[in-house]
Amino acid sequence: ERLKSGQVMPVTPPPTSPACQHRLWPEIDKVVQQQVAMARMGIGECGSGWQLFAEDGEMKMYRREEELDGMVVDPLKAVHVVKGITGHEVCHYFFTPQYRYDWETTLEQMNVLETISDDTLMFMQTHKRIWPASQRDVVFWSHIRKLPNEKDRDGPDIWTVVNNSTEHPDYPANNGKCVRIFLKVCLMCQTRVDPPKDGTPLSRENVSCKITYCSVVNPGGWAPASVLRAVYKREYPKFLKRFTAYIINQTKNKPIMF
Ligand code: 18C
Repeated sequence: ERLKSGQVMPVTPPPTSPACQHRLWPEIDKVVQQQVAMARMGIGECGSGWQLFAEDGEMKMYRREEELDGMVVDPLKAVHVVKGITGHEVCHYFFTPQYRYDWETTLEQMNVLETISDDTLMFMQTHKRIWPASQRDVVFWSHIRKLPNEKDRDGPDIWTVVNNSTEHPDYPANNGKCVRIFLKVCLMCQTRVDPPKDGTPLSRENVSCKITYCSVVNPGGWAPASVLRAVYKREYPKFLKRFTAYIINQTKNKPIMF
């Protein structure tokens, strides 16, 4: 249907995903729209007070110090530009369970609890324990989506993966040795193409990916603030560097997936 004059194109496309039949669909669609809108906001916008805490080449990581009921829940926003890979590839390796043990260094165990549809899964993960805190686990849905490229309608699509904590009746929180954490994560990827001037075919040299990664993790129970902040300062840069190096390595001899 065509937009009438004065109407604005929605940020995300209408719900054409097969997951739209599922009980969680209204929540999934709402959270994806919110997270993408937040990821699109620049670091300087809305007087948001982001402070840079890690930098390495093109990679920049910002956080806002926040506490909730005495627990550190600092929002994180990272931006990176990586040559030779596309946004679709980054989101594919982030979303697909079979690759997760290859790049996720804090992971102890991952299970897919439910396949909601091709683009929406429910996961249960346990993560490595950090002394002196209890071990953590998490249950979340994960949704991958292609977004319209509003700035350049002929340009490559924008891709996103949103992970959001949820509940599962068979896996109640804080039932065993683990404390349940709660997370909201948004990975958003924009592909840039710089075609060769001499008309030679496009290669990986001509593509790069702007990655925006936003997360808020609530540790769910007691964890010393200083240990927690030290852990994420070390672990987030490690994650983004290792994950992007992994994708470069996985895709180097494969056709470019736009
Ligand atoms: O987004 C990422 N991964 C996705 C796929 O797995 C998904 C899951 C995210 C889980 C993030 C929370 C993991 C907490 C695990 C505890 C830390 C273990 C450290 C082990 C060191 C040997 O979205 C990429 C995620 C990158 C994770 C970076 C670490 C973030 C730490 C946040 C602190 C969490 C509270 C821990 C409580 C104990 C602290 C003393």
